Amino acid sequence: METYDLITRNAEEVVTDEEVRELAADPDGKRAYVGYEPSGVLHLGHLLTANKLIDLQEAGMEVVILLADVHAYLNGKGTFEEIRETAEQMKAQFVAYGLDEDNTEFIYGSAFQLDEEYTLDLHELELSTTLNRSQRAMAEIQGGETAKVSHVVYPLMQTLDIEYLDLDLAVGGLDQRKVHMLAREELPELGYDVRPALHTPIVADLTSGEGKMSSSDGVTISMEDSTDDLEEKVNSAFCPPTRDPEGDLENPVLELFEFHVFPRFDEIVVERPDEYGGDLTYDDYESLAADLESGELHPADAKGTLATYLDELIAPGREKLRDIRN
Ligand code: IYR
Repeated sequence: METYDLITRNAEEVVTDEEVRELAADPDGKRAYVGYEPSGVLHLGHLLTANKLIDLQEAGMEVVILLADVHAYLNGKGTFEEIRETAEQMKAQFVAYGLDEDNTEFIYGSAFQLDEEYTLDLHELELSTTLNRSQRAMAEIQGGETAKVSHVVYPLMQTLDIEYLDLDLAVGGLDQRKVHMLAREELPELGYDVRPALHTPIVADLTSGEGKMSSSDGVTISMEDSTDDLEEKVNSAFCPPTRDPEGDLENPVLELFEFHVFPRFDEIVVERPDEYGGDLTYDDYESLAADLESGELHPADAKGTLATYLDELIAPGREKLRDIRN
């Protein structure tokens, strides 16, 4: 695969395409990052951006994972002590998932975000950014509660991270786009360069095909799930025989194949008894989606196969969690 295609595959948005093309022309040693507010158990939302980091490592880039402890604190996720303990568990799960430990720099936000220079830059950004602008940037990240002062400081710090970690590319889910847009506007105010950003899609809720999967009221697949849990969740998923259901709906089963399974496996085998036509083998998402639409692949077989492959992806992290907790 061409480097540009590898870097941008499954990305919902590339800002800007021209800047990313320039990066793709000479990716060696360039630095990309994702930041995560530590939360105990990785779920498919985290793994979607992790897949992108794996692509970027394959393209020759250096990968930085920011364990955003100060951001989690500002967003009301607990005491520093609790947040750091959670962050250590999270790091172990990322490695178990397949990020190359020797090639991934894990860094705590608090390791540089409390330095004098960073703090003074932060105050300068506070002066140059309106409250309204900062609040808008946070709209999709902040929980339902009333905004606190901490919530408007948060995106300004995320902006500075891009400079202070010396990055060439910022990666995040589509929910981070407004912060990255703010960063593109504000970094030049301090005399710093603008950097490109890549946004991964938000996968639809598993049972309804609406909204986003990791929302609090929907079904989420995480590294805590057993093989049986996975099977049960995937079997109850919404899976019409089309990749484009009507209205705002998505086909979450196909999305999981596209964004989670195909990027990590060269070949997908759907096991079927001979009387139902025997095994089917796919080496790309398009042919599987086409078979589901034509009726050649039954939704029940697609779901069973999806559960098996997701289980394989999640198993090492699940074991890691068990070790940590025992
Ligand atoms: N806003 C992210 C966490 C985060 C991401 C980056 I990239 C940072 O530089 C800092 C924090 C979230 O919603 O989890």
